[in-house]
Amino acid sequence: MSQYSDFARILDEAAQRAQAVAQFDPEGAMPLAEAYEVQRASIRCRLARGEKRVGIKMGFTSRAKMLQMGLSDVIWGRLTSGMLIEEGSTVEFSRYIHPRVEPELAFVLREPLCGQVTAARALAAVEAIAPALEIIDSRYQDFKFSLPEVIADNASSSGFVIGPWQDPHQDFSNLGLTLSIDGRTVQVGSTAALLGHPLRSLVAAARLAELADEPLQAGWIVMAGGATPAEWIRPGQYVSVEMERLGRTGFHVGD
Ligand code: OOG
Ligand code: MG
Repeated sequence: MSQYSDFARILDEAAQRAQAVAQFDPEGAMPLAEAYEVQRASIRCRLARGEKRVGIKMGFTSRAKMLQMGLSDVIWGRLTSGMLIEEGSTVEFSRYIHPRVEPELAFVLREPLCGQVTAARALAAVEAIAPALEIIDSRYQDFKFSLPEVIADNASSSGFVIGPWQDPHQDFSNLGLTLSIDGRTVQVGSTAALLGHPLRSLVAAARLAELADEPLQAGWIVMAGGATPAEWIRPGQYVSVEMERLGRTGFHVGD
């Protein structure tokens, strides 16, 4: 138990200080269940500072992301209120170590969801969907990690921006999307990159939430995962995502 809390504290402090730490398990020997216990303990540090749990993020739900990071298992992390970034606002670059951004689709739930569910059941639990951006900022040096390490580090989660909420009762299985920096398109993709349909990411979230004994709650946000490779961000930039039919959102990077 105490080893979990040691790793958890080191990762939490690395995030707070925006200072990278050395990998602790580069060979990936730690069982994944233990890595999730480290993650749980590190999130407990945030909750103890007054942050609230607001949802869950899925990782490596697209081939683009798996290839970019060299890992192939779907992972998840816990979202807290301290990670939410108002759309159109400016985030301080100095809060981060080596931040990257990726375009995602977000769900907000109208009712709890947990366990083995069909896509239809998952959809029935969705209040709305939105174009979104995730800022990931691995706490490990050079953004390099093994699977248990990235799980322990809350799947690199650092911030998220949610665009306009839209009716989920439309076909969002294959919506074109672009990620732009200072108005220049840097990544092009589709929501179909997310396990073939973003709802499959929500189905996976419900299953994993049951394993962790933390059912998805009404009002929670579920980030479905990066649909394209992530891009580095730098001070002074304006970052935005545009999704076919769903609209756009973005944020500024300060100094
Ligand atoms: C791990 C987090 C993966 C996604 O959307 O696939 C992730 C990372 O790439 O550092 O957030
Ligand atoms: Mg992501």
